[in-house]
Amino acid sequence: MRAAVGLRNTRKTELPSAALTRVLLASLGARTAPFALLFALSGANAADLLTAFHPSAAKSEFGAVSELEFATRLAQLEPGSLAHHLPQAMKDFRLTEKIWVIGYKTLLVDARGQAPSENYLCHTFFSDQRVDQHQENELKGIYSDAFTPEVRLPEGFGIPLTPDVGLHWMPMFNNRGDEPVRVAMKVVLTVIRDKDVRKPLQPLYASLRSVQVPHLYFVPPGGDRRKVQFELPFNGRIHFLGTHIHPHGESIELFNESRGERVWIGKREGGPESPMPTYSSVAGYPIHAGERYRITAVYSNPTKEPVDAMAGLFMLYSRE
Ligand SMILES: [Cu+2]
Repeated sequence: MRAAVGLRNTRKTELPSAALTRVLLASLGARTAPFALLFALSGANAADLLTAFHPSAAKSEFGAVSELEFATRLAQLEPGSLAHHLPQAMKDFRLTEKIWVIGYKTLLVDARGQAPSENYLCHTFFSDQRVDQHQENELKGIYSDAFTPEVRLPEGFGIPLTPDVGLHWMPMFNNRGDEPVRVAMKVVLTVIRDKDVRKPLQPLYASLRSVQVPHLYFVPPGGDRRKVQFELPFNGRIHFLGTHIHPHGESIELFNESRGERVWIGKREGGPESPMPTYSSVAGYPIHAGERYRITAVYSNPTKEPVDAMAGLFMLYSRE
């Protein structure tokens, strides 16, 4: 299959051989051929150009909505790999025109092109910088995780991205099982192209706050509660909050200490791996420079072993 030609083994965590890759891709069959091609295209290391816009089924009164798609190749996840960012799965992108990102969706597929039964997505970032351990950075970007696999911004807001900024996509995987697995991650970015804007969109900026740096920690049998305090150094409004959490996480709360009030709490209502809610508001929550905030994450661990954990909030806000 020609689509497999561009695949190369550069790291030991990658697929065992190019020949096997070809067999796997051939086994994807005609139905998933466009997706197989996406894997092959993702083999390039230089910044890929994001130009293949296609119309979206989503509607907005702020302009015609388009979609951009990209994906990793099939990647091998070793058993027990947590918060794993495969270097060869990260990608750099450039735009050739200004866009407004209004939504982001990630999905995983196995070698047969099917959604895997287990959950292998840790979290992903698509942004104008590499998200590292610095919590103070302001980003232009968007995120997803296993329990918030899709984000849609409140109507009238967008994340402006322009051709002059380098864009970075970091997909992060978990494999809590005992067997290696091969999966690929696919993204659908929902955007309004600047040339299609009918009514002005309001720009949103992003900040990621984790209760713990480094982000990965372990919760002992029983449970765990940890918190982080910080200041937001500007005036503005929070319009979107999404949690990053792992199985057995119960809640993540944002609390305004200066005003003594809860901004929002994301609570898990189903089982230990059920989806998490998000906060999304056109009016938003007003923030004033210098106010103190606190994020509290609660885990309960009914097992007899420590469980892996991450806990943070992805915040999107407008500035005044
Ligand atoms: Cu994670």
